[in-house]
Amino acid sequence: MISETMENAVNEQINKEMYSAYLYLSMSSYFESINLKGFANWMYVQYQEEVEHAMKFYEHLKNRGGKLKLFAINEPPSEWKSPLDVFQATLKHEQFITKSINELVDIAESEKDRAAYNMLQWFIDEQVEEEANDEEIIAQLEMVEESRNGLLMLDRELAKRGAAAD
Ligand code: OFO
Repeated sequence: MISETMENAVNEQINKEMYSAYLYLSMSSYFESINLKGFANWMYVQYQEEVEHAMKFYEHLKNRGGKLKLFAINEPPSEWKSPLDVFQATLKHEQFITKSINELVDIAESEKDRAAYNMLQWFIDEQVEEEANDEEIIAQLEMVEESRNGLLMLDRELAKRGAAAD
C-alpha cells in the first residue's frame, strides 16, 4: 500500500508529465508552422513519450492501491523565437522534471518505500538521456547558427526519430 505522501507526490508528478506532453505537442505545432517537419516529428515523439511517462506513474499508483487525482493542466506557451529558443526551453523544463524526480526519490528513501524507489530508477536513467539529447541538439543548433542549409540537414536528421527507437 502506498503512503498518502507518496500518493500525493505521484499524482503531482502525473500532472507534470501531462504538462510536459502539452508543452512538447505545442512545440511540435510551432515547428510545423515554420515548416521544419523533422523538428516537428521529434517533438511529437517526445509528446507521446511524456504521455507514457504519466501512464507509468499511474500504473504504479494503481498497483499499489493508490487513487488517481487529476489536476488541471497549465496552458503551455505556443510561440518561440527560434529552434534554439525551443530547445533551451526544453532543457530547462527537463532540468525541472529531474529535480522533481529526485524529490520523489527522497520521499521513497525516507519512507523506505522500495517499490517506488525501484520504479523511480527508470526515470532517473530516462532524465539523464533526455537532458543529454537536448544538450546535443542545442550544441548542433549553435553550430548551425544562421545557416539555412545546416538547419535543413538537422531537420532531416530529426525526421528519423521513431516512436519505438528514441
Ligand atoms: Fe521528459 O521526461 Fe517525462 O517529463
